[in-house]
Amino acid sequence: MSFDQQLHDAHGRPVVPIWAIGDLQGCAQPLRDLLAQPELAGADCQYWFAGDLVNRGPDSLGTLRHIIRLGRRAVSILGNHDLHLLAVAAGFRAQGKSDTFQDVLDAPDADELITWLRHRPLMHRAHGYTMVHAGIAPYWTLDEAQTRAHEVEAVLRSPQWREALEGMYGDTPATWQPDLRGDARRRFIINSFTRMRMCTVEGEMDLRHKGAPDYASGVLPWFDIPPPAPRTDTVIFGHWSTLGLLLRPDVIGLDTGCVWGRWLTALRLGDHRIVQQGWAHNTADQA
Ligand SMILES: [Mn+2]
Repeated sequence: MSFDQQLHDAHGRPVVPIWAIGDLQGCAQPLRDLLAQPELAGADCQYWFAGDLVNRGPDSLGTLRHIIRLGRRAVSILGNHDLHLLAVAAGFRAQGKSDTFQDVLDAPDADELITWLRHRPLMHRAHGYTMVHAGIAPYWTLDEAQTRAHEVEAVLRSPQWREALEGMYGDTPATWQPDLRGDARRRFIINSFTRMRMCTVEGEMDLRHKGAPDYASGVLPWFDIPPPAPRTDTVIFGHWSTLGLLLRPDVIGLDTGCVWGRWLTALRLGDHRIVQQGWAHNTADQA
């Protein structure tokens, strides 16, 4: 897809403006300021959030409430911090020292908020774009990734959701095998969609690497490992603030570290116009 196309549906009709927005992590005020900017404030605008709505930032509860109030105008996928909140709410995991989502757990409607969150998808596809929080396992086609995402989404939406999260933590298995079962299978699916950054050329996930891509390290960003067949969609992801804004025809990275004092980034599907929002002032940065 070229960078200057108006977005159309399968019947050639123009699509309403859709803005893909990077990691929020409890940055409710920048979110409110961003959505108040003239280009994003239109009543017909829709928003895709790349996951990690909560944690590390100052207002996880306000961020969640704002997105829930957007109703069907918002699509939000699950990130690793959202899943961590679910695991803590399930009672299987203690909060870490830097976790900042107690406001959600203490809310009078905490049960409803948690139920809403665990019904979010791991992957969203429409209009020639696929959005995930971290990435797509290198050897999966988009159709296979969608099938694997649905497996985990079905469990999270079931009465067994707590048990499913109990076995979520851990860095293995690092490679996909179709005969993986139970916790190991779910762990690989969740890690690839929500935590992956770097992989070996053979496609083995290296979950220890959290900095910017280091090409001397012998591992590559997941998106630089050729997929089994060229992907037809542009893949939008967040999760990687040390990578920052990445704009390529095949992949778009939108985590520009708002929670670390930098920017919240929005990209309009179709023409790839960029609008950014910092903490203090309304500042449109045009790309
Ligand atoms: Mn993340």
